[in-house]
Amino acid sequence: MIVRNAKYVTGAAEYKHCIVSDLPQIAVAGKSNVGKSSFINFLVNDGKLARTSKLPGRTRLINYFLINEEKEHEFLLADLPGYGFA
Ligand SMILES: Nc1nc2c(ncn2[C@@H]2O[C@H](COP(=O)(O)OP(=O)(O)O)[C@@H](O)[C@H]2O)c(=O)[nH]1
Ligand SMILES: [Mg+2]
Repeated sequence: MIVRNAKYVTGAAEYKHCIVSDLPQIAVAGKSNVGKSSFINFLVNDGKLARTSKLPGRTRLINYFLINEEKEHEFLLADLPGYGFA
């Protein structure tokens, strides 16, 4: 996967705020604090794009990141809230 650029788009607290788009969407799901946000930062080569935390249950929104905006292989990454704590 080549990541040419990546940017934060929005955070969705409710289903109706989720992004409806023709772009492919890849969601990262998993238990709270297992490294989902760190994994996204690794994928996009940006240590600070997705907020990471030592405390579990910090992400309460579905955070969307647009990868390769206006370039080939444009897609969305969704960082899902973890389960198991909050
Ligand atoms: N040892 C270790 N810690 C990690 C790794 N990935 C993430 N962490 C740490 O685990 C904590 C939770 O990471 P985070 O990405 O916020 O998890 P999320 O809740 O699944 O998004 C943070 O303190 C990270 O620095 C890893 O591969 N190894
Ligand atoms: Mg997270």
